[in-house]
Amino acid sequence: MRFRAHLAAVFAVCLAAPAAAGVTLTDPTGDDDGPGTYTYPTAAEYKPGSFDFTAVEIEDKGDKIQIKLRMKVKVTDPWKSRDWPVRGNGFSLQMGFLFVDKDHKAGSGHTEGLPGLNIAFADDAAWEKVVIISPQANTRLKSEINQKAKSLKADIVLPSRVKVSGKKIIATVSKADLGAPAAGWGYQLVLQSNEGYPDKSDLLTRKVNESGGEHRFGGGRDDDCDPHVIDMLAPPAKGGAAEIEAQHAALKSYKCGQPARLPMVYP
Ligand SMILES: [Ca+2]
Ligand SMILES: [Ca+2]
Ligand SMILES: [Ca+2]
Repeated sequence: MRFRAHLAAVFAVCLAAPAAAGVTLTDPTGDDDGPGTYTYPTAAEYKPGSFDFTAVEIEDKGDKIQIKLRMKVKVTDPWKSRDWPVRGNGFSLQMGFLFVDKDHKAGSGHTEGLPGLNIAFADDAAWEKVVIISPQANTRLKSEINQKAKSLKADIVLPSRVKVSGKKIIATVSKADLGAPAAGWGYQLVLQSNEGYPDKSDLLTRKVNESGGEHRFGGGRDDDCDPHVIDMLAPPAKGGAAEIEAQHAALKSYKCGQPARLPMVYP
């Protein structure tokens, strides 16, 4: 009897322990339309589903952290980023931003997004670090950050490696740069498109205009007040249909001079 009680206690401990050293955040499909109205650029390279992510996995790998973006469709490299003058990462279209709130404390961290996204975070969901997952080589990213986001530079983490495998984009970052993922951390994954010829104030992000174009998203506004976000996480990040509505609502919640405020997910 005592043995069985002991076994039960062991099971209880096992169940209470966090599942491995990783976090999986799930996102619904069919929500690659920002606030519900955004449309893809019209050039053939932007295949349906290219900006629809289905999950983000964050895994502790010792002195490294692996961030895996699962996409709805196979990740392609139509512009041959591998062959760019400065060798890229083997994909072309997507650009991801993983914002991390480490303390969920009012007044701690950055509430502004990065230039070109036109987003903000609540005071108690301010971020300490953001990881940029881009097809561009780090030399280009660093130069863009120096020009356009210098005040945030210390908290922008660039992966040591980004690779593509089927429908996945896999980024590896140093734990020394990001920190060790802990219970209580909050996350927001913002999906955009890599723009090699960005506007002078945009950090390699693609614009959303009122009417789409060959290389412009449509269904937004031309005055740059609208959030330039195609897909994002919505709490509780389990992939339910209500999360589509929550995403649309969050991305509609802006006025000029008051960017859309995005939620963090605290798994
Ligand atoms: Ca999605
Ligand atoms: Ca914070
Ligand atoms: Ca979403």
